[in-house]
Amino acid sequence: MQTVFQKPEALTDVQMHYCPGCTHGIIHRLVAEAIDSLGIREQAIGVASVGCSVFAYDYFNCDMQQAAHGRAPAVATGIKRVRPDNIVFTYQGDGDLASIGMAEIVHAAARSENITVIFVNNAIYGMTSGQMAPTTLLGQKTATSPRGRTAEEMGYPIKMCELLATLEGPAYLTRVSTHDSRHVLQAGRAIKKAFEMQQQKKGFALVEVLSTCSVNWGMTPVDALKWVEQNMVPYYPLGVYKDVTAKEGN
Ligand SMILES: Cc1ncc(C[n+]2csc(CCOP(=O)(O)OP(=O)(O)O)c2C)c(N)n1
Repeated sequence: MQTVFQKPEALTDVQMHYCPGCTHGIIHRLVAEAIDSLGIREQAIGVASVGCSVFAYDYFNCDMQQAAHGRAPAVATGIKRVRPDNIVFTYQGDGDLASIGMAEIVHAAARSENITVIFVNNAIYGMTSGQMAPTTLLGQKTATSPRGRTAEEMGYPIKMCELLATLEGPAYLTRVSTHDSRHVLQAGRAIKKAFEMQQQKKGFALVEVLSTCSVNWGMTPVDALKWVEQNMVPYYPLGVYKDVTAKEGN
């Protein structure tokens, strides 16, 4: 019988712990599919961060290293510099990357470290049960903004792709989403391209993936996907923010 669908080799058989409706599992699969299709599983080294994806080291079937909260780009920098022939990626949430890890990501991008960053933006601190993140939308209710985020009190949500696009360093910056199957397929293509950029030694590549946290948002999984489309996408426009290969006509 012909196999039409199977688990990517780059995922282990360990059952994931993610909540119903969470899109971390989908994004794990997209990363694993990209690794499989490029044939780089033996070369790949992932850096797991701290957040709901803290157990990523159990789920990816490649070498993995755990970093302290926010420090994954610094750890990935070290690994890539001593092992330049390996393909090194980080997998980070928005609390991890855009709050405590802001300095690490900005400097890794400015240095154009030849690493691939998977940035999962679910607009909240998921693992610690729903506090406001730097990416929480204005008006969004969280455990620490129970009446909704206001610009006056809490400032504006940070748009990481736009911010990093002001730097000379990055080679590839793109924002994709997981709110329906068409966008999931697009996200997969972007993640694969971000790994290819590293293979071609182009420098720093980051894929921001808009994601859900239905449990901490207090929504059903279906409503959470609609919320991404109706609320996150307008504030965080999808698209390519930087692509040095486009200039080269590749
Ligand atoms: C140095 C340090 N500070 C704070 C924490 C607590 N902490 C663990 S996970 C987390 C937030 C994670 O949120 P995010 O990165 O958005 O990922 P998500 O869980 O939503 O996927 C925080 C603040 C920690 N583990 N270490």
